[in-house]
Amino acid sequence: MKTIKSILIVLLIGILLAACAPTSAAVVNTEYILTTALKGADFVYLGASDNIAGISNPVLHAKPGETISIILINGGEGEHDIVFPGINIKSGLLTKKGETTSLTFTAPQKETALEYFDSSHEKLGMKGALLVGNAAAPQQSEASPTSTIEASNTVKETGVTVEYSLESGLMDGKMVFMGKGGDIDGKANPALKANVGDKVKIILTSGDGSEHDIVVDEFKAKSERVSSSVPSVVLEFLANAEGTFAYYCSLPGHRQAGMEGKLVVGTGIQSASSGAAGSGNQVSSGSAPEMAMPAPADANAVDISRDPADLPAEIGRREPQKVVVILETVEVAGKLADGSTFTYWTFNGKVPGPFVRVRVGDTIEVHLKNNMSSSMMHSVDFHAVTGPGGGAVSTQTKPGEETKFTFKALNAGLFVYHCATPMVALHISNGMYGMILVEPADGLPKVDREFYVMQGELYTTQPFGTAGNLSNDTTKLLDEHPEYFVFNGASMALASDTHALRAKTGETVRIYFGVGGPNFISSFHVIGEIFDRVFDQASLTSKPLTDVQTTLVPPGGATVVEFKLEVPGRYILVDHALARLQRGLAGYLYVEGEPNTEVFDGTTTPGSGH
Ligand SMILES: [Cu+2]
Repeated sequence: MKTIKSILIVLLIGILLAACAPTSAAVVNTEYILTTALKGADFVYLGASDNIAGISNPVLHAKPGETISIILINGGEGEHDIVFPGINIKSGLLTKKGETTSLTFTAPQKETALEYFDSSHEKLGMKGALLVGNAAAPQQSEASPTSTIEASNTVKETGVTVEYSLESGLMDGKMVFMGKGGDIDGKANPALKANVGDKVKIILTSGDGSEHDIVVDEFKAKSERVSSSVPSVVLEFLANAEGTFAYYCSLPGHRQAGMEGKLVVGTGIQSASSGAAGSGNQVSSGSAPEMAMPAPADANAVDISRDPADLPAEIGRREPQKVVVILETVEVAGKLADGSTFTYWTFNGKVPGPFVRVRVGDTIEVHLKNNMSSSMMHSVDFHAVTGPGGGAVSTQTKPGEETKFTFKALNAGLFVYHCATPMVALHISNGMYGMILVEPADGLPKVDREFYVMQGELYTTQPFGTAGNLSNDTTKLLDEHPEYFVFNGASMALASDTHALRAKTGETVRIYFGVGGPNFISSFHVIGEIFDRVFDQASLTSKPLTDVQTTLVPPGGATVVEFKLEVPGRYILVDHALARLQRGLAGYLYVEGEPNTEVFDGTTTPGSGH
């Protein structure tokens, strides 16, 4: 509202000035309002004033010598500005959504075409032109990478087409482009060669059923995606510059998971004059440019948080038997926080995955189904398994397919399971973890209530608290800079009325607590309680520690804590690295019952946060 108001005021002042003092030097003759926006994969300036409404990167017009005013509104979360390098004019930097800045300047006296662009997003499409007088528009080069062939003035086409076939696949735990046929047959991420002026044709086929594409930034070459329904795509472009360039898959995490190779053109040595289209011939090493502005929140997003009371009853005493466990990996639009959604990768639609409960000596037959709608292969590695990959070697499963393996539970304990498909950390951070409890032969001591809680981190492109459909950010993942910390998948999920933990005074509760992570150790603590018993490291065959305040749980590890409830009230589950509380990490345990003033007597002061 404030923004609109200030625009209106600016407009009004402009109109008044124009009406009252048409000869004054301060008069704005022409005014444009632009807002920043995301269109497809590109940032644009979107016309907002009447004369240019709805036009992306509009051509602005001015008369020689007139005063021009440009108001820029930040339409998203990214940082933006507007620069007219031809006349050395630059606006302030907008850092927040809804912020505005304006530029007022005098158009040159002569006819000319002035470029304008965003200093950090020019390459992503934020540029246009201001035409003074009857100047013609400057030649605009295509800003976004597309699969068009870039014609070059300086390179003579050879008329030769070099053709390569690559197939997506897995090798030694990494995602790769596998060479098919010719010299590159059977080679992972083979070096591809071409001469300057050759046309390069790459046929990419899907060997793993997951979505992939192939991109060479320097030639602005980007293929369509292969998937389970699109078995192959073709990428063609003109190798119009000498040098060594990276080809890679641009799907989130795939390049980091291994899908990257080299394209050697000519000698492979870049000459200063070689005019490859794009970004100065650098073989860039990060992921594709991050989009800071999210799409709107997904209206169909569902609650993906597993209820902490959702776990099977105790097994108690019985003979070892065969147990069939069916897991289905499914990618779902889920609610991450108020106003924001995220595409989770899950076991059985919830985070964490289902709590599996067996006893030591059982033989478990694990079926892993990968939902037809998945964009990725998935798998499962149970830390309770004795055998290669914890089962991951037998469960790399394409969308729409099913795999299985069996294992004998040799060790009692509480164990994490997780997806182990490259990039494993990405699959875990997106929600693919759960726990299996292998009860000792005699079972566990009886308690009144049991709960199932897991901690994880989410790495979103957009900062914590941003509204919209957030995307994952593999650069932040690899840098270990999460935006969200979560219990059971979503920000503050276990602090909500639907998923809070509930018990009564006099009861003893047990929490099965694990860390999916993938990266952060939890200093698990319940504010206002002391753990009477901690099965440290989730070892159920060791004597528990007693009377513990805070216990460490590593990623891929777990603990079992028990405590008796003496006093009613609200107790808060936290990681005592409490900055994480500010990033969504808290759960409530509500305890009902009569006051117990002998143990605790006090009135609640306002603002206690408890
Ligand atoms: Cu997975």
